Amino acid sequence: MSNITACPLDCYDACEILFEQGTIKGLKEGHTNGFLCQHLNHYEKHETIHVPRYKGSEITIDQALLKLKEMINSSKNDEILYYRGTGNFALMQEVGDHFFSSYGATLTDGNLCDGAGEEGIIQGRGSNKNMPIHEVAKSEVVIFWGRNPHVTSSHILPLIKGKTIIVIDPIKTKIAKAADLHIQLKPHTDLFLAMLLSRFLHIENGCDEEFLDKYASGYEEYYELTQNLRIKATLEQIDVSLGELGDLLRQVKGKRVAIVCGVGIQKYSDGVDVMRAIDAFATMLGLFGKEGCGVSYLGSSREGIASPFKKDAKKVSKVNTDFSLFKTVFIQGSNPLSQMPDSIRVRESISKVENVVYFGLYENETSEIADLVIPAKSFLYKDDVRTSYSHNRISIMSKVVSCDIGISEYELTAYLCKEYALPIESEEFYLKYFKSFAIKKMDGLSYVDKREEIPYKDGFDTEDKEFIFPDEFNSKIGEKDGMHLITSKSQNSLNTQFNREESVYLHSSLGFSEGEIVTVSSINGSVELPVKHNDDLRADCVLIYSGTKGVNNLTSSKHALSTKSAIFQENKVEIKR
Ligand SMILES: Nc1nc2c(c(=O)[nH]1)N[C@H]1C(S)=C(S)[C@@H](COP(=O)(O)OP(=O)(O)OC[C@H]3O[C@@H](n4cnc5c(=O)[nH]c(N)nc54)[C@H](O)[C@@H]3O)O[C@H]1N2
Ligand SMILES: Nc1nc2c(c(=O)[nH]1)N[C@H]1C(S)=C(S)[C@@H](COP(=O)(O)OP(=O)(O)OC[C@H]3O[C@@H](n4cnc5c(=O)[nH]c(N)nc54)[C@H](O)[C@@H]3O)O[C@H]1N2
Ligand code: SF4
Ligand SMILES: [Mo]
Repeated sequence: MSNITACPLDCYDACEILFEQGTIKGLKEGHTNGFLCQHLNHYEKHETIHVPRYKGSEITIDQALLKLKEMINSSKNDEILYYRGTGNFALMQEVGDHFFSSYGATLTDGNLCDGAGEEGIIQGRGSNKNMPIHEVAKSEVVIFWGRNPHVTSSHILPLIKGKTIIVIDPIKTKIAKAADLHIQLKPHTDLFLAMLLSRFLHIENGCDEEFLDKYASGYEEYYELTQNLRIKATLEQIDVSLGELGDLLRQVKGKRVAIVCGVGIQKYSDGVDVMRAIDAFATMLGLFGKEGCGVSYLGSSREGIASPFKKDAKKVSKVNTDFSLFKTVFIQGSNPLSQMPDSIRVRESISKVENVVYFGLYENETSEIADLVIPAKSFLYKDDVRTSYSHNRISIMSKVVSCDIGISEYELTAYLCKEYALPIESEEFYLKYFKSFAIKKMDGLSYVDKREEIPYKDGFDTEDKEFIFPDEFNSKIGEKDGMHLITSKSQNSLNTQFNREESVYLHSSLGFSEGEIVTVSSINGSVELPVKHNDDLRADCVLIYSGTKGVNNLTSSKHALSTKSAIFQENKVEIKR
């Protein structure tokens, strides 16, 4: 047993941990910089599930495994669904795919998180290779575009000290307050802002023509496309001034610029196009393949690591899953009753399932309705390996304490494979396999071997190595009446893990009192919540954090256009007393 592990959570930073005398501390070396966030600082204060349950009665782990087997036996292969979320982001979480795929069950595809943005990036560049935070550290200007680093990715903050900071966000976030320029645009208008920026950059001769001629020769046509926008009317609609546009361009021209995007920009039906338009602006600036330049979004944490697990299976989308088609649904590392869009539909659909199994750490909406609850082992009690979606480190997660509570993903899967005579390698085999993707660099730390620090050095991953600019956009501004729902991440919870928010946040000028209970409604449903004031919001925005009970009564389970990704901020909402 070693005393070094890493935070397992679905978070950009993937911090490394020193476990000493029963306490969790951030490792001083490397990106963790000796500090963790409040989730890990108070990790062990959150009560976990200790004992398995079947239909409300406590049972032993052995009985739980037998029950699970009975459920599987009572269902045909194609009546079994394996639904895995991202409660723990380490690589061994995927071992369950191996059993369920080998058995002939259904798995999920689709994406509740960054999928629309990723698709936009792939459409332009041919792949999604991320600018790691260590490269952001080498830039002169950082644009936080729909990213809230103090809350969701605080380990980037020490790396950007002294740089010019620009923030594009409808909320005056902490980073916006400290920024050199904050553009507090109307939500869901980033596509138009990005197009106008590209157009003015071209007008002002600020494009990197040498780069464009070589790697993005369609830029004149793209410039023409941007000319379809009426400047004055568009600026009014997106609530940005000409002065702000000019200010932004003045600060970025000829500089090493990192555009750090978050998921906030792409929780919309046209999220693919939004990200692609931002990427197009980065291309016009010539930001690819150069030190300290690029777009830092959510890369794939699995980039450069081929999975050792069997995964081929029939798949259904995790955005709009029709649970009622299945007899047995096995849910791991997820709380779909809260975190999938259109909660009312989800609850209704899952209520028709005969056997719902919840395999997780905490009690929540999903454990409450599950027939069989199986406690997982926390990361402190099991071996694993993890990677990140915002940097290239690979971290060994050693088991730092022995504990009888719960069962690990490997143990549970190995049991099932044995019972059904399906092949599986030893735990050591997989751990060794994952570790084989690591190389030690000059700083003595381990990185994923096949990941590039500066991707796209020799052009893009498209057929002719050139960036593919969009040739049409179908988005319109402000089609529907109502207020904008912003549903972003809270400081206090990691989606539904830890301390969940319980309020709706509104601008005080709207006239609602603090503590007053209001009904927030959309075409999909409604939720009653007490009001808290927040004058960092625009008056046309309603903020309900991810993890707040009932927030997804308001959201739609439609897919984004051209990819199976969720659109949590598409529906407009109304507030009533
Ligand atoms: N503390 C904490 N950290 C987390 C998480 C958590 O729940 N809590 N969740 C983790 C996960 S799963 C993820 S995916 C990441 C996501 O982390 P981020 O990418 O930072 O995502 P969000 O908080 O959803 O949104 C970021 C910002 O987008 C802004 N925004 C919303 N709509 C728009 C818009 O239309 N345009 C623009 N320009 N900005 C907009 C919001 O105001 C917010 O400030 O965070 C991870 N880290
Ligand atoms: N309204 C709204 N909805 C959203 C979002 C939003 O911003 N707003 N964000 C979306 C995004 S970006 C994401 S990524 C999803 C996240 O959605 P989910 O993946 O469903 O995330 P959580 O709700 O945090 O549930 C994680 C669960 O994992 C379990 N868990 C933790 N560690 C382990 C472990 O080691 N093993 C096992 N077996 N279980 C474990 C915990 O018990 C917890 O219940 O939510 C999406 N839903
Ligand atoms: S910042 Fe992210 S990776 Fe680091 S301890 Fe907190 S949740 Fe874990
Ligand atoms: Mo996410």
